[in-house]
Amino acid sequence: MTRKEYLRLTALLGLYTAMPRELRAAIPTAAPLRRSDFGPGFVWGTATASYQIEGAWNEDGKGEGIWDHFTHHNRGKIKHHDTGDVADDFYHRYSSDIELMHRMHIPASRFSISWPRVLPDGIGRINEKGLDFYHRVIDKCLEHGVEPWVTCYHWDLPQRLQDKGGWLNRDIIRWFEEYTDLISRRFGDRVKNWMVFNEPLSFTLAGYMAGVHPPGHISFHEFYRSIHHTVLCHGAGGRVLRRNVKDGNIGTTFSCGMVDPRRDTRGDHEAATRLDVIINRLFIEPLLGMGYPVRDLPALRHVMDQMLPGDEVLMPFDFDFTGIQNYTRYVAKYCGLIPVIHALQVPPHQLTSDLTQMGWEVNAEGMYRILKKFGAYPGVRNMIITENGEAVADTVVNGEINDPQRLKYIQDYLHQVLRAKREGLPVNGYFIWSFLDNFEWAYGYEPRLGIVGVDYRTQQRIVKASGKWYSDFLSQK
Ligand code: IFM
Repeated sequence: MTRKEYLRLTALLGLYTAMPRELRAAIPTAAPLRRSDFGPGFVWGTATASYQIEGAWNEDGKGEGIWDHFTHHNRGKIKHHDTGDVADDFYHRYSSDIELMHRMHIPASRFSISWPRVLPDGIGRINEKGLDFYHRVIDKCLEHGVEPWVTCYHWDLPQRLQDKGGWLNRDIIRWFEEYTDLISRRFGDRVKNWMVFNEPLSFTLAGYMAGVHPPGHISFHEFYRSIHHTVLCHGAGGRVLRRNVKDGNIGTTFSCGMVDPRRDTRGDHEAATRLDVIINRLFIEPLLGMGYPVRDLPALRHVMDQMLPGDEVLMPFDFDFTGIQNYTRYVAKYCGLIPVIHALQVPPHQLTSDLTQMGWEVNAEGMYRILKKFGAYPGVRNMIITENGEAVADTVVNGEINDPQRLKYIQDYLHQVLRAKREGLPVNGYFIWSFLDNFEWAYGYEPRLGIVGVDYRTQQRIVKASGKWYSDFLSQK
């Protein structure tokens, strides 16, 4: 490249990055994607979770869940004091929602089961009406050619179990076995794809360390303890599913994202390594039989202190697939004031203006890099992207939702998935988070992540431009 060409290119690039994101989103940056590029066996779908969409929080014998309790009693901790009491009213609208999925050519739906809906006290008494709801959902999916992918635990623990200590009580292993045994015996004849957990780091860290999810505690000790019990429940639940589901495809999911050092200094590199342990390695390594990554984060010896003799045998489980949930990347810098990890995440707005509505950095290449990182573990043989999507402050204009930013985000990330696949990485599925706009935990209903919009006053569904694109894409042979 000549100097002149180089200067022209950098000037154009400067102009491009200075443009508002909405404008940039309108400029196509890569060749169009074709479904066939990903191969015939690639799984395509959308994802949701029980508390975020179902509503009907106290109907038909459902017990109180920790999110019911938390949103009702810690209202200040949830944006606009929102609750999931009604959410998307999926409990009553599942039938038309699954019909919509079918019309949109969505081949697979990932959803979770609400533990307190089927076991109101967490253990013991079974709520048949709650089980019936999921029977209806599963049957409706199958009737419409939508393959169910079920998550056992997407953060709604029965409050009765929380009252007994929740994830801090080692009995949770027994409770979790009872719950997974019930749902896999009842649904395992028709549901073949199972995920034991959704993002173990999110609920242990946010619930026991950051205090922003239930039970709202801030304690290193509790965080460490909840980690170990959650790891043990992965293995315990996985073994129950393996026993009960004939020809089961059993996985679990992890929130993950590349961690880069802010500067090329030893301090920042080491800070990035420690943050990486927490964000990416803390759960997968013990599950793969590698133990806790204590060498790179010595404080994890406190997690190891929770181990009883024989636990090292119970911790690993040979999952059929690893669920990758990637949205963003992290940048770390050394900070001696932060206890334990001595690392600070650089606020994304200091790095770029490419931010989602939730302030997360948009970084499509991070998807490719994380697939490489996870694909490098010898025990990871099959990766499914079980969540990816963007929060955008959508607006409804003349009854339509045009969301070019989200569409570009999805396409850019998919290009990176394809790049990884073409390089031979075992990535075999992609689920958009989310099918519907829904209750985004402590952020309430403000962030919009669906490819189908929801008007929370009327419960009207509007397929967004991104949803129309996905539907067209999926209708290709
Ligand atoms: O909405 C959540 C989901 O429950 C878990 N993964 C991340 C999503 C977006 O924040």
